[in-house]
Amino acid sequence: RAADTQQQAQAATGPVRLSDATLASLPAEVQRPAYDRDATTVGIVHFGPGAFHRAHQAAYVDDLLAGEPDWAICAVSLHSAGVRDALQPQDGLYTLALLDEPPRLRVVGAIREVLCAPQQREAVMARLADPAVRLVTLTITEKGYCLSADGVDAAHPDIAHDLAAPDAPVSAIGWLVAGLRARHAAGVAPYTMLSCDNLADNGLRLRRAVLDFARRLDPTLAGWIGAEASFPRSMVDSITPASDDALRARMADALGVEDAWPVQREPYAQWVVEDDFRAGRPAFERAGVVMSGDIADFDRAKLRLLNAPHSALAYLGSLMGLETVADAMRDAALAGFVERLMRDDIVPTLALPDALDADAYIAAILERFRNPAIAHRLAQIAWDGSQKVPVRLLGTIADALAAGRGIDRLCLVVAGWLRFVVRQARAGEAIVDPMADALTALGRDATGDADRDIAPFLKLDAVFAPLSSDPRFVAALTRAYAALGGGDRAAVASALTAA
Ligand code: CS2
Repeated sequence: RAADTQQQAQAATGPVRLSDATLASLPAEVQRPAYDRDATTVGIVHFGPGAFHRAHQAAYVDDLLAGEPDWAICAVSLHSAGVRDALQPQDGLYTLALLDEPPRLRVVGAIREVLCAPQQREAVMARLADPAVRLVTLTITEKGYCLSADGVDAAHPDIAHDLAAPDAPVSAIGWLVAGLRARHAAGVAPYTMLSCDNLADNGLRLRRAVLDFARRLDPTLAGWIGAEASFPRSMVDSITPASDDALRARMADALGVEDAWPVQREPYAQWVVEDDFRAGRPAFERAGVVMSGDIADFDRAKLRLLNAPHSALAYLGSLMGLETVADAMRDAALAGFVERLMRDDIVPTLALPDALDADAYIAAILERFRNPAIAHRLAQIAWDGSQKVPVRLLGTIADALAAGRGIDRLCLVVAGWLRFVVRQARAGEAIVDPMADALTALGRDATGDADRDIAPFLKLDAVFAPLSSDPRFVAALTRAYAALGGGDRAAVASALTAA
């Protein structure tokens, strides 16, 4: 009868949601915040609270709040209101499913406030200006930085907008500098800015972008930021498939209440952070973060040995008609190719940190890719190729060329991306990429003939310069594109076996 009444109440008001009020009713095996949430205060502003942030950094912070209650997170979306609208009625709570067999569930409480920047400008500015906020973290994906080779891309529409209207920013860089300007004017020390995106030297690149932007507005401000603020580099790692309806349904079943936006990830997570926080920091190491003086080697090892093979599986696997990373790893030709790529082409370009044994690292990554408990769609990884391919592959190719080593296998992956673009464009399927218009046009014009198709792609300077002027690269890429034939399963499989 009580259940009947509850059902009637639900029918009238909608399902019971996860929230502070319903936290106590969750099944005992669901881990939940081990601290008094009301005693925590916001010390971190985070831009880009997508699944990755909520599955990774926010879970680390959640582990710290019991001892350090003044580092809770204010999560700010730069574009859409989706995260705020999902999490606000839940008091910022959401479920993280760790994809073991069976999955382990935890409710994360680290996010105390969720804002949507275009709709809540003043609230975002107030947080950025608040002296209690000493750290701003970012997961805005590669394209969110609007980078040029050595600063910020002033021709990018969002950056051009923000330079013209610095008090009404739309870009992450514009927001960071608006907040710093307010602090400078008020005599408040700058916050530390911590990029958690998959970019080589992410902190250095963020620093250059922020300083370049600030300099264009006010050189004094730029001088102050350059002297006072720090931009630690970080390496983040945890495989986080996008949330879907199946996850929502499973969580509702397991929790007995509804969570509008749960997230999921593999159990493994790593976070290596350069220890350069001039404005103070939480004791991250207590939550298992590796704090280090120099993280460049970790950074490159992860981007080159995990993300590049991921992209290889995504493009070549998609051409072969496969759906997920685990499916791709079950294809012997593709899995064998990726392992050769890692051992024979990528490892020789790396200076591995002492703490990292190449064989063990590779074996662990391949095992993670094979994880049958995770359905990580290749399409998710294939997005934003124009941003990912340079960071993940072209640096390795440049290093291999400089050392006089072969680049054929590496070029097969780049050619896989181009074939993928051509296939999508010709089929009228969407290409999710900030350069989608240019890529779609090139893809539609492609004839399938390698000698004709490669040259127009190589004119995409933002992707291919300066490698495009190296005849060895052009020749190897052309050969690889030709080897992929029509880009169908049989052609790809035989190219992989031969490589
Ligand atoms: C993936 C990454 O989507 C992608 O491009 O390669 O998100 C990858 O899963 C993470 O970097 C793993 O740490």
